[in-house]
Amino acid sequence: MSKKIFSGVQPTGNLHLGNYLGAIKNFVDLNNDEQNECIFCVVDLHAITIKQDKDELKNNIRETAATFIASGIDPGRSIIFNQSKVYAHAEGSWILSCMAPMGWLNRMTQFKEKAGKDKEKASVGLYIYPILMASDILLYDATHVPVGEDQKQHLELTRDIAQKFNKDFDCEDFLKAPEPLIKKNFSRIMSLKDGLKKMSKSDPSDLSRINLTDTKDEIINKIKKAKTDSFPIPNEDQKLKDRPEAENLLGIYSSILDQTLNKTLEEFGGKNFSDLKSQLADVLSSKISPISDEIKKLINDYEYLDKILAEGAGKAEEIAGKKILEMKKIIGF
Ligand code: AQP
Repeated sequence: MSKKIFSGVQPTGNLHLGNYLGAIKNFVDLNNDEQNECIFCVVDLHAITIKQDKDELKNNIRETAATFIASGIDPGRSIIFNQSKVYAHAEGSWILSCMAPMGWLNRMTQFKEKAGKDKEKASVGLYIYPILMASDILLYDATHVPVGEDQKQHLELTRDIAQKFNKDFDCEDFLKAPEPLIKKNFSRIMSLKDGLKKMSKSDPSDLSRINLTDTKDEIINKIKKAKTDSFPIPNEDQKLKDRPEAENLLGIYSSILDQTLNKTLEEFGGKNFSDLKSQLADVLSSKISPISDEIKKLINDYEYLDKILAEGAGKAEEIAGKKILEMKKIIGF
């Protein structure tokens, strides 16, 4: 069955292994299936929910596009563009924010995590971030949205918003409720320094994550320093309970090789972490270094990247511009 795919990544720098295994690797598989229509967006409007440096933002937009292409997304087959180029995203977001009840947004755990203790100082944009995300997806009639597990709640909200809009305006099936595409296993990659914390771009410790631009030596060093525990690697997955760091490293190894955790446990059960770490560093270097080299090559080719983004924006505008006009008509504008 053909799928309409939409997903986005924020251009907030330090794209990491969690972004790759949780999202971008799936984008590539979906892009490679000729039946799919794929749109991959550099969600720069989302990025400014937290203060950004102007020049860094500009670089990060290009770097995120370069990462998509370096990872294997073909701009000839999939649309790649940055969100701020297509006005319908912001307009749709305003319309949907007038439909979505505050109570629904109050339940969003990501806002609570990102706003931290000082909720009063967080931007209103950060609070309504999931509505902009709903607008992004619904404007393209996306049927499937590949995301990491941390975005599952936002996807459910998108579905609820679509259904409420259709009901409020008596326009059955106008906004299409999308299905999340979340990997069944290891859909949340954790920090290398704390197995209970998500691997994240904004973690102040660079040792907590493998960046997609890391060199071989940096990868080897980070894996060597990754936190583990003092027990040997078990033979069965039940014995990984309460061992988050062990589970994470074994999960990363399984995920990058597309193999089951049981297969990995067969390989390493009874061994020490030094064995796993040395193999993991090798596998990661062989998979990530070619992407890293390609990003570094592409990132200096402003002309090429800007052309891809501009062409993508033109195609995205055609789809989203039409949908927003229909949406406004339905409302009464
Ligand atoms: N640790 C992760 N494991 C699996 N998937 C992840 N994703 C992010 N972190 C992990 C997925 O990557 C896609 C793009 O994410 P994003 O850049 O739009 O935003 P994010 O989730 O806020 O990323 P970070 O790294 O956690 O950034 P900061 O530190 O700024 O908060 C999404 O599909 C996400 O699920």
